[in-house]
Amino acid sequence: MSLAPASGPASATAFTPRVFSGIQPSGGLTLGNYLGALKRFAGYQGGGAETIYCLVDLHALTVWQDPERLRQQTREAAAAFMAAGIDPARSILFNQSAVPAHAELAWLLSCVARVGWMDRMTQFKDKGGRDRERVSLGLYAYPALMAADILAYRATAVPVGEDQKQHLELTRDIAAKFNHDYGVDFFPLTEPVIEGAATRVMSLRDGTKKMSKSDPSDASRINLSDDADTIAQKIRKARTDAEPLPGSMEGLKDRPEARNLVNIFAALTDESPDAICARFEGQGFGAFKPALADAAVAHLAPITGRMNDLMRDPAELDRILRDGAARADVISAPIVEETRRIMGMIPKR
Ligand code: AQP
Repeated sequence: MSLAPASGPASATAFTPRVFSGIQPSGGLTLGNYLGALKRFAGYQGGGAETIYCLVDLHALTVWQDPERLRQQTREAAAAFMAAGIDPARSILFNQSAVPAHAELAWLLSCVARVGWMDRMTQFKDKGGRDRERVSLGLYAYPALMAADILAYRATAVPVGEDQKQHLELTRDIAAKFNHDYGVDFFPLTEPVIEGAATRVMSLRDGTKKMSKSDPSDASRINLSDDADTIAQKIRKARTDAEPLPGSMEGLKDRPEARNLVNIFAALTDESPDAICARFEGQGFGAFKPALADAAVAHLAPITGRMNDLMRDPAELDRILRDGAARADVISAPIVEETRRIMGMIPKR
């Protein structure tokens, strides 16, 4: 697992190696969230860097959430993290809104970020769509909160899926402008870590669209809570084409749906996409899909089982999140206090 050190032009500061990442509890987590992010998180534990993982409930609020469902989804996401191998004794696991540093630093960094930078964010354009005047101010400001999430821990590496690359670049721009404007070397220029065969898992119904938990079509995604039959049925019905599989990924350049399924297979079994193509060369989807369904069920069923077990004790999940929040606060509060001092606020104590 590569963990590039955070760098800055002529940075003299040795930043504590810290991995940070988060997932919005804005719905049940999908195979995209799992392969693009969650599956990789556990691998950083014990690798010499502190690992800090967060359920970003403040981000979820940027679009309407039913309050009781949001609470449930946050617990379910916490259960998914643990079922996927995040050990709350080795990592810090918490929900974002329970640690004040995130919202406070987001405001301070909003005064550093430029409107022109926000205007270029493609995720806002995609989610705001044609109704841009009517979406929440929070949806527009989302990348400044994301920068605060990362910089509140002076995180040096952030494992994410491909869709978050632009937000990570913005985080670096904000950190660099802060350091420049105040003549300090305080924030690291955090590295995005985007690796593996499934950095962008696509919808099962449209190979040009990202698999997303908020897609109105449930058939477009595999949810981590889906049972074995549902997973197999969704894969059977996934859109494909009539061509047989080629011997390598080169032959799938113009076949987005087929490419997506091969990438999913490879990511689930930790093989290369070319090896998967070679195995199924010349065969159609009638042979490929059942094999993919078997691999998906074999990999996901134990995770879903563990999630369901953990969900039976919501009070314990809440306790784990509170404990994580207290530990996250110990790291982030002094960093925000130092940011305030650098920016000219009277110290709290
Ligand atoms: N389809 C995907 N393929 C690979 N990685 C993905 N991620 C999300 N979708 C895919 C990665 O999962 C992490 C958490 O993402 P998020 O839930 O905070 O927000 P998102 O990227 O907006 O995910 P969704 O599922 O599309 O959520 P909604 O529908 O609520 O907007 C990130 O690392 C992301 O890259």
